[in-house]
Amino acid sequence: MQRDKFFRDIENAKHPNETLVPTHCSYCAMQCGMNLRVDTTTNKIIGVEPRYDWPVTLGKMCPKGVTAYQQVNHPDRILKPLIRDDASLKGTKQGFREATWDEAYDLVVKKFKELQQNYGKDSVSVYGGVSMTNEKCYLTGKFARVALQTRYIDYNGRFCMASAAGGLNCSLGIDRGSTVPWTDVHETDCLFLAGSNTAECHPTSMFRIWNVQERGGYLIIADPRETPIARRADVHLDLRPGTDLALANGILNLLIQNGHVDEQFVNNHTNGFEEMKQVVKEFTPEYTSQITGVAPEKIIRAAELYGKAPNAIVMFARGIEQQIKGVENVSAYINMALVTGKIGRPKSGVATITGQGNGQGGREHGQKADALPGYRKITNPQHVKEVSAVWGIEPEEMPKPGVSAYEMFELMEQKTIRALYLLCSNPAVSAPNLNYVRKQMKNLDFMVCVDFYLSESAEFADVILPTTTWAEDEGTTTNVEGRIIKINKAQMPLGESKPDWQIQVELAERMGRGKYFSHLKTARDVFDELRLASKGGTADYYGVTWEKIEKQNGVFWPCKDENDPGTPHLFLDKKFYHADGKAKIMALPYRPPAEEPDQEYPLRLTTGRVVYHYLSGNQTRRIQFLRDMSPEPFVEVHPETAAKYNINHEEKVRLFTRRGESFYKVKITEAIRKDTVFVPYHWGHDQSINLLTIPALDPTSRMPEFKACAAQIEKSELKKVQ
Ligand SMILES: Nc1nc2c(c(=O)[nH]1)N[C@H]1C(S)=C(S)[C@@H](COP(=O)(O)OP(=O)(O)OC[C@H]3O[C@@H](n4cnc5c(=O)[nH]c(N)nc54)[C@H](O)[C@@H]3O)O[C@H]1N2
Ligand SMILES: Nc1nc2c(c(=O)[nH]1)N[C@H]1C(S)=C(S)[C@@H](COP(=O)(O)OP(=O)(O)OC[C@H]3O[C@@H](n4cnc5c(=O)[nH]c(N)nc54)[C@H](O)[C@@H]3O)O[C@H]1N2
Ligand code: SF4
Ligand SMILES: [Mo]
Repeated sequence: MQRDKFFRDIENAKHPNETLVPTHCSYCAMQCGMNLRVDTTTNKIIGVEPRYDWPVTLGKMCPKGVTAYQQVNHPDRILKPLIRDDASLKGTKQGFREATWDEAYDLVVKKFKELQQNYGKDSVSVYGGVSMTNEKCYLTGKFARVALQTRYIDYNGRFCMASAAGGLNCSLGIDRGSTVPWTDVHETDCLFLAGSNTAECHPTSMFRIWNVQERGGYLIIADPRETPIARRADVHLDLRPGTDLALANGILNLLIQNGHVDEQFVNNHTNGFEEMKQVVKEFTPEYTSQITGVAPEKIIRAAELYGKAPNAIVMFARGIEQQIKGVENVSAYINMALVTGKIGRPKSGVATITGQGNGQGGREHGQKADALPGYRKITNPQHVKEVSAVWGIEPEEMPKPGVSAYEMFELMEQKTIRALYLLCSNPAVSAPNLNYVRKQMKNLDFMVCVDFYLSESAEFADVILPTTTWAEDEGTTTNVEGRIIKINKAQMPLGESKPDWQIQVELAERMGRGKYFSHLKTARDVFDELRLASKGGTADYYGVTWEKIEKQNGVFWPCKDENDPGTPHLFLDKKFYHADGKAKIMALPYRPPAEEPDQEYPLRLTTGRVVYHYLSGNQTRRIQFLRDMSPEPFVEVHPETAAKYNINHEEKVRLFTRRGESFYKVKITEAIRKDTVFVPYHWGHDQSINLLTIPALDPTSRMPEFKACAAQIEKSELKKVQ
């Protein structure tokens, strides 16, 4: 795959009053290479060009990426700190006045100190997100534990990557999303993709995926919907939402029966094969079909194609992970690679297709309730000792583990948590069971929101602190492959906005904790501390420098010292990261979703994304082109189901569950199962599908079951959705 000469010529034809700043997209974990175009007369970002020399995406970008630059100088940017001066307007955009940073900081520090004196350190909580660089994610963990001294910190990756992390750790002993670099993807012989709407969610992977078929390889998709990628698949396993564990067990049973087990690999490099074999043997194609709704022939064909392929990659995403058995689903699909030995060599392996821009790095350096930098555990005294030494605190001062993102709202209800420092997330749209979550945010004694736009969550805040967009600061992110890359600064911060890390340093100083933070004067200072704090951990960044990133087009972790080039392929030595060096084949009996359809709620509701919007939509709903392309949410309904309910295309219907209701335009499509409806979740207020979703959590990852609950539809009077 070479760059086209035509494109190279365009790239060289840059305007005289412009400089190009090489960087990466602000949105998903593909982190596509782009050049931001900066006008040298105004020093403002004016546009974007693809980076054909970026080896992962080779100049490809999606509709969000080509318009991402429009966020930076957007009229909706918050340019000064805002303080709420009318408490009765909490929960709306009104009732704020502009303030100076000093005034805002003073108020935040006064309130945090007051609450902590009266109710203990843990009454203040932090809720983060992974659209931030590694530097910011790392410092957010330190800010919570050292500046605020609270145990309650968690982040939006709990809704995103937690189950993948759980499954990968459990099976392989390490959570690096992909065991192979993306440059292997198009060279494999069979791609098995479960619960990934790749064409809409990671569009710039598609040229590699189509290339597998163009080279004569096969594409197998497990998804209840006929997504764009499923339409061209060799096998589309159109399963009922929430039944992946049965599907994976059915395929494993066939792989064993048909002689596709790599016995040498299983004997030398894994544990648990026999136990798994016992569990999957009842999963005949017929029995698997009964549970999943997938025709037995399709299951047989999928097992045959995967089993026979010389090289294969199993990939999965939120479709299988956002379930109460998300961790088990991940391990069940990894089992396919382990029994066939298709892992630990180039062009074969497993990958979770990480979601957010820094969904990988942001989960490695201590933003999670129980995690410390370098993927250390806060429950492990040795790990606590190592990180305390870098932070300059006594190990006894390290707070205990906290609770997961959704559980923080439960502690708000109990008044255990009374204040929230929210940054880089919009849970008033993205959390499940929103009627409950919004009530808890409203009832907080004090809430700070750090954002560059006034989000639906910021409407509940007492203080809003304006931060910079990704293009006004520098730092690193870790992409879908586990490759650490560099984000460059293309413009000075707009208005009075400041990068998150700087806000935290300044707040720490005012909290009287400056001695642990004041040495951090640049993002690079933070990165250098992160390197030390991760040294010797599983996610070891010690050997990564910004220069090495530049020179090598990114560095794959683990990277232990200056001479280590990093690790693009994991397990080439067949050593897994469990104590005995072996991978674990997990024996996983099937269990159904938390809420099965019944007479009252006979449909299955599943939720997800469209190509034009990103997550809670707080960024993409402000971009005119994206809004024009996708102005409002909709509910996908099969034609036969629509006929049964007597509802028409584009008619507005009432969709409801035991937790809430909303009104959506119907999109009649054969691309969805008859027993299932789908709604994208990128909209706020009464358009949010999360008013309806269930807060049932996976027992280990504490991830909510966004992908399956019971629902009902009815015709409604035309109600104008705001
Ligand atoms: N356009 C766009 N791209 C994005 C994002 C975005 O918001 N918009 N977000 C980014 C982020 S943070 C993430 S996490 C990723 C998400 O990327 P994906 O996981 O690919 O996206 P989703 O739409 O959440 O879900 C994927 C598919 O899972 C299917 N599914 C639903 N239930 C089940 C089930 O029970 N089993 C199986 N096998 N499949 C099921 C859905 O039909 C859907 O097609 O995308 C990233 N990229
Ligand atoms: N029903 C349903 N719900 C879901 C999902 C689903 O599939 N279905 N998916 C879940 C998933 S996978 C995810 S990842 C979550 C995401 O959910 P959220 O975390 O709520 O999503 P975002 O829209 O990314 O919110 C980020 C906010 O931070 C701001 N922001 C962006 N960059 C920065 C920064 O550098 N610093 C600061 N301080 N702010 C910044 C943005 O303007 C935005 O308001 O949603 C989850 N919710
Ligand atoms: S695929 Fe992801 S990273 Fe690439 S341009 Fe689109 S949103 Fe940005
Ligand atoms: Mo995500």
